[in-house]
Amino acid sequence: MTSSAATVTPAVDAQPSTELLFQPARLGRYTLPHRIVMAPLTRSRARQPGNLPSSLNACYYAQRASAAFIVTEATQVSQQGQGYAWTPGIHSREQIEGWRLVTEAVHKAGGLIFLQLWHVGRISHPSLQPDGMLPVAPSAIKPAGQAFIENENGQGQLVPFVTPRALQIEEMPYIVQQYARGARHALEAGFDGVEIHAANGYLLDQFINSRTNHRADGYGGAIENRARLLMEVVESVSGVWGADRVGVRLSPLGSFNDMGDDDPEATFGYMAEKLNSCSLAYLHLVNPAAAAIEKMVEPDSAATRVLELIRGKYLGALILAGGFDHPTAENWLRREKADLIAFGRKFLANPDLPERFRSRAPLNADDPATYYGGGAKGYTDYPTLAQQLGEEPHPCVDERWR
Ligand code: 8OZ
Repeated sequence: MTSSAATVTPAVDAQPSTELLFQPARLGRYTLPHRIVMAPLTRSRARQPGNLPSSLNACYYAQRASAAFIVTEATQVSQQGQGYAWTPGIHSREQIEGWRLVTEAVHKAGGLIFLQLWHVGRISHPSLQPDGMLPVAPSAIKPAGQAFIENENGQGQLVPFVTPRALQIEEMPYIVQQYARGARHALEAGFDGVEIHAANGYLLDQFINSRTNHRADGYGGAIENRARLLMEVVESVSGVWGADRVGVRLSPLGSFNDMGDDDPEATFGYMAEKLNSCSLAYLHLVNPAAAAIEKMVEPDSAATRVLELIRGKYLGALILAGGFDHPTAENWLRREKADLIAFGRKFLANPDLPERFRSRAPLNADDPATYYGGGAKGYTDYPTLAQQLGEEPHPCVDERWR
């Protein structure tokens, strides 16, 4: 028999897999066909001006619709919430329309997609802020490192962070309202749910961790107070969506964006307990053991302890992200350390990741040079297995929306 695109299309295993990764899972209101989640990934490809999702972004997400569900890239809930050039927002009418292209394309391809709601807090720069104002934070503490902004020539540039302005207590309801508005807009844009980004050193995480929160009011000091803003955001966003379509992402022991906590077990144990009472769709953790998993060594005791603590206190669906490959993901599910596993860089480079895992096919390597900014290159041009075996790529960018 001669080979043709039709005959070499890889078989999507006729046999049901016995692997836990391929067992269905409950996620709030949804039943997912397997446990391979697409992790949120900042790609800095929103259309300018206006930080608008476009059909290029719709193409990228639709290509990855075979994920158990997709969590979008972090998406600012307000201009004040933006901290990097070219990230998309969910605060303008045009952004809602742009996201509608994405949700329609993903649904047409049979996928589920949650929007990640984001406010960066101090991880910003006046050039990204309304009227060139200072970024806001729980306390006026400058992060070490640099912000990624657009310079006068329209190019990306790293510039030192500035000292943020501490939010006044009178402003706190307006911060919560920014998330609630983002949640309403996400519903209008046709998403299936939302994830509240409370990880990686952004605003909500800055409140949670003791080293970035030196407040003496009801939002600082004791962990009950440091957790307050997230809990208010969870409540208001759940009021829009129903808690069973809301997830929360945390990064216990995280140091990215100059973060730290003086007693992470007390802090994140409390967060797990508190969130457990919210009937959320899921809790999503940036795995503190990611580096160890990647190096194939045993995680250190601090990471192991905080993960066990959270797993013991949070009884709903738990997603872990960071450092996993197919065998380590399966192993962690077998050891009941998580219910679902999220993949970032592997999904970025392999639009058909679940099928590749199922058929034990080799994976495309990801290209770090094209992670952020640019266009289709390194974004929508990673081939599927079928394409590697001869199938023509299907162009999916609607030129009207470029
Ligand atoms: C990498 C580059 C820019 C932003 C995160 C939203 O860490 C991000 C991010 C990651 O959650």
